[in-house]
Amino acid sequence: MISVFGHLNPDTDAVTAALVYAHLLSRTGTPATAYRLGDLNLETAYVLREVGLDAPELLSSLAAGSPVALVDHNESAQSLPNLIDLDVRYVVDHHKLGDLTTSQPALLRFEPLGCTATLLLKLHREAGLSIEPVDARLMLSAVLSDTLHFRSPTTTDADRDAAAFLAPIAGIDDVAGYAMQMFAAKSNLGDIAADKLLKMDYKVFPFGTQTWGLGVVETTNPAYVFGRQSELLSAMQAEKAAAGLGGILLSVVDILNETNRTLIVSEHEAEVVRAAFGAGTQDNVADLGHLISRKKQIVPALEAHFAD
Ligand SMILES: [Mn+2]
Repeated sequence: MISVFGHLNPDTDAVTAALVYAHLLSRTGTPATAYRLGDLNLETAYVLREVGLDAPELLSSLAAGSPVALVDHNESAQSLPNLIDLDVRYVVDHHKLGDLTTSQPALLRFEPLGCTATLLLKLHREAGLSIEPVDARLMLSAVLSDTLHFRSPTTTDADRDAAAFLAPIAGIDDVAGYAMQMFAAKSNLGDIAADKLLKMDYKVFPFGTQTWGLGVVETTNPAYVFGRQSELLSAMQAEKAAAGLGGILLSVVDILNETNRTLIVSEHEAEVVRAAFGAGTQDNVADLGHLISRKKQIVPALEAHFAD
């Protein structure tokens, strides 16, 4: 049995891709089970509730040699802690290739698309498989989530085509309305603890000799997040110390206005974001303008900065 999972601090694409790819593998003769590597975020919980599915089981470790399929990630820092000891058989991803190694030949499928789900739709077509309504709903939700309903610069024509193809199978007439419901669910953060909010969409990256933590809060209500600025800065400072990070950023992305104001905890981060993005900084906030994609805009600029 192959264990299929997306990245730590999973988002909608990571969770739905695990479900859909485990189903695809099973339908094509390779028994597979979907897992998640962390709590569901509020948007993903909404999506699963709407489609009537339970969350995949939480996975925190696997025995060395266990066969796995990675979806929506490939870097060890974003995966199970002993990824190096696991038997990676499949990877389906739309991120840059990181430090992945495999113990035997593996099936690797990477494409520069806005979403893993768009790639999963291609795999169904290549395998001649019909799309079941539940899978269509999961994949459509992931496309809307990862591309912020086509606002993100990561969006490709293939993502738009995938959404248009999937919507009728999913039984969703009003795609824009459904996307807004998802974003509203994600933004309804209530009294979530600051450290949980920081980690909700959080990834760790090696830049040169440093490791940085990059969190993102995509929201239709940025004022709520900035209302909790001092708590969040404390949580960031604590995480930076606990994890021995070179730097930590928390980008607050206003989904509807497509802007990014990023919390910074010290002058070190301020210097880096000024140099890497030409961003203005004031107090503990950097104005990153319309740079709203961690994958396509934030990470590449930081990599280039630290490579100099
Ligand atoms: Mn993704």
